Amino acid sequence: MSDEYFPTVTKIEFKGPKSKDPLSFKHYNPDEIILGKPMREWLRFSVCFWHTFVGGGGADPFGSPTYIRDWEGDLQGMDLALRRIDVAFEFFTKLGVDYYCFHDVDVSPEGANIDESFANLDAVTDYMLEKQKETGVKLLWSTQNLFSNPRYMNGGMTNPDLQVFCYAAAQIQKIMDVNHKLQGENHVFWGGREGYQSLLNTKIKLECDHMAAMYTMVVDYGKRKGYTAQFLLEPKPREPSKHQYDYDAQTTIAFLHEYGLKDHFKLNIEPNHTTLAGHEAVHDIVVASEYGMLGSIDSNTGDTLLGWDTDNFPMDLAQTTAVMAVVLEQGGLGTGGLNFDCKVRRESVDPVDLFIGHIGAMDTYALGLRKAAKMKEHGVLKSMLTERYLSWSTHPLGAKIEKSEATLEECVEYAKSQGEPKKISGKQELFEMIRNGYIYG
Ligand code: XLS
Ligand code: CA
Ligand code: CA
Repeated sequence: MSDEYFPTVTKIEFKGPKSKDPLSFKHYNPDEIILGKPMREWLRFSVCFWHTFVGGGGADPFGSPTYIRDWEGDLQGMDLALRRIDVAFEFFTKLGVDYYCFHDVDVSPEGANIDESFANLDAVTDYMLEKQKETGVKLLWSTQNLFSNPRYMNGGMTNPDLQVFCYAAAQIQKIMDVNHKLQGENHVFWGGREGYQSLLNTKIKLECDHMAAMYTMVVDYGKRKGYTAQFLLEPKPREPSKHQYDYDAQTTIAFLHEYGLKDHFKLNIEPNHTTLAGHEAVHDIVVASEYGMLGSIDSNTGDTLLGWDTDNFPMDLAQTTAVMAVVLEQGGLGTGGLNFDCKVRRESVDPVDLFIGHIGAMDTYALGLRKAAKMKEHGVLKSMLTERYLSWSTHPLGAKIEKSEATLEECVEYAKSQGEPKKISGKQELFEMIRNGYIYG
């Protein structure tokens, strides 16, 4: 094996929109300034470790793995783990992303007990720290996997068994320590098994109380240790559980309010989870942003004809433009980023397809940023939106209601004084026509 794991790929460069080279950027020009900031800062791209370097080799519920990566050879355990770190950092560097993300079990094998697992994780993450320093690539977030190991089949933080809850606590505490060492900018919690399969054997409120208690302890531990990462909850309505408690953005925000945790968390929104919840792809990004809770984005997309979480690379310009319009409006993602929680299709068996998937998605986001920036500069859609709600700001009663200072009687009096309301067009088609002018014009 040569020193390089992707010997046919050199550093991916920006070659402009006319380039026919699939291993080049047509739109992503990292240092180009858009609305006062370099593209790389608006976009803060991140590669996910799990789908890119671990995954199931393309296995799905109906078929075996379709690809085996040559660089894995016969390696196992820690040797395999360390090899994957080398592969990953070569990939990040050649692709030119600034960030990556991982789960504890993606990067290091579990041992026979907690201490052994932690020792493995310490050793691998020491090596990762070296690679970070060598390459300048940074950690966007890490997370604890509380769903793959059979011990978590009934949940981690919401498990009916106290012992499993405490095992989960150990994994969470450890990933906090590791994340701190690697200067991770965020810390994600995704609860794939924090939910239920049957109402008959489940106490929903008690389970949510336990999950909130875990988060309270996490916040407390973080304060005591000077932990600086931003905590993020990642909603998903189902899969693998029938019902998951962090159903969507609004449910998750309500949960944080209910348990007094709102000031300590933001959300990591994944569009493919949003569509699984029955919303259009960008809905949760909009909701989270409007409530000041949008922390980061797992920038992928689903397949409209498949019902599950397919984690496709985002290649749809209308979607990426809509996402970037929200990001621009809130002034950026802060410590968050656009993490490609995406996998190549099982038929895309060549290692170079990993590059092509990421390059295509980075370009689609970069072009979306350019389009969204034009939309923002011109401000046409925004002023149409403002116009739609103008009655609220042009009559004193509007402000009074918004400040919760009005009475029902005042509203009734106003209604009577005005007679039958005029029908005012929602102008959806006009909004769509103007939006299309930016995307395709
Ligand atoms: C699974 C989730 C998961 C989280 C991190 O559907 O997307 O990968 O992002 O645990
Ligand atoms: Ca995700
Ligand atoms: Ca997913």
